[in-house]
Amino acid sequence: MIRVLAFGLATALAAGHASAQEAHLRGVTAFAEKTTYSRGFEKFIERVNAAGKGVIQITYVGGPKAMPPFEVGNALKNGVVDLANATGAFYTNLMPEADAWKLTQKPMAELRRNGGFDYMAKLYEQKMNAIFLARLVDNNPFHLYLNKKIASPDLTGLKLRITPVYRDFFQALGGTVVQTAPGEVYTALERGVVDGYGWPITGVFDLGWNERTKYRVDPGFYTAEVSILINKTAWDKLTDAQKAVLQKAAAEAEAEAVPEFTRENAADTERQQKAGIETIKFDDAGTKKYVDTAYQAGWAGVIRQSPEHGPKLRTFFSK
Ligand code: 173
Repeated sequence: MIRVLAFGLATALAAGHASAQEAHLRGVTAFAEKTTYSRGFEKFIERVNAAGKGVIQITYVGGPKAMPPFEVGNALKNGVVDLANATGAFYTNLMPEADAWKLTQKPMAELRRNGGFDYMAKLYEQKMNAIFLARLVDNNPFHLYLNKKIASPDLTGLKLRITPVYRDFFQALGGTVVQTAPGEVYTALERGVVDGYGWPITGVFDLGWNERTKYRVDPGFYTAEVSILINKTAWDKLTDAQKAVLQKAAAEAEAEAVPEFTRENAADTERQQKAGIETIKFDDAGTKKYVDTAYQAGWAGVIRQSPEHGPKLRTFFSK
C-alpha cells in the first residue's frame, strides 16, 4: 500500500515537473527587424520574456534575412516556427480571406464582440493550423506613392509595386502591377522598374524609400493589418499558465494599436512633408471615385477568391 502510494506520488511529481517546465517558442517576422511593422512584435516578445521567466520564453528568429516574407505563412502552418508576425496579404496562398482584414471599418474590440473575429479565427484554425493572438496594426491607412504626377484617379500607363492588398484596386483604375516583397521596393524605384508603390502612411523612411518618392496620393484607403499568429499544435501543448502569459501580452498589444498608430500616422505624415514628398489630391468627384473604387474592388477581390466566406466577412467588417 505504501509502495503504491509512493509510486503514485512520484508519478504525480514527475508529471507536475514536466508541465511546469519552461516552454520555448521560436518567432519570425515578415518585416525587417526593428522597423515599423516589426516593432510591435518585438515589444510583445520583450513582454512575454519578462513576464514569462521560468514559464515561457520566445526566441526571436528575426525577419526577411531569416525567411522570405511570403514564406512565413507556410512556416507557421507547418510548425517550422511557432509564432509569426505577418500581414494577411503575405499568406493569401493558404488563406485568401486573411487579406480581408484590410477592409475592416470597425475596431477589433467590436469585431471580437460581433462574431467577425470568431469567424476569422475558425478559418485560421482550419486553413493555417493557427491561433490568431493579436492584431498589432490597425487604424493605419494605405496610400499610393508615385514618381509621376496624376490629375485624376486614372493609373493607365503606370507600373506599380503591389502586394495582394492593392492588386484589385490599382488594376480597377487601369494600373499595371508587379508584386514584390518590401525588401525589393527600393531597388525597383531606383531602377525605374516601377512608377510607384502601395504602402501604409507609416514606414516609408524605414528602408529609405523617401529618397525615391516624389508624391503621395491622398486620401489613404483601407487600414493595414499586421498580427501575431501561433501554430495551433504548439499552442495546444502549452499549459494554462503559459497560454495566459501570451494572452495577456497579446491583449495589451492589441489595445495599444489604435492609439499608437494615431500618433505614428500624424508623425509620419509630417515627416513626409518635411522630406519634400508632395501630396496629390483629386477634386471631390475624383476623390469619391478613388475611395469608392478601393472598397468596391477590394471586396470584389475577396469575394472572388472566397465566394463562401467573403460575403459573410463583408457583413461583419463593413460599417
Ligand atoms: O505593401 C505591403 O507590403 C503590404 O501589404 C503591407 C501590409 C501591412 C503593413 C505594411 C505593408
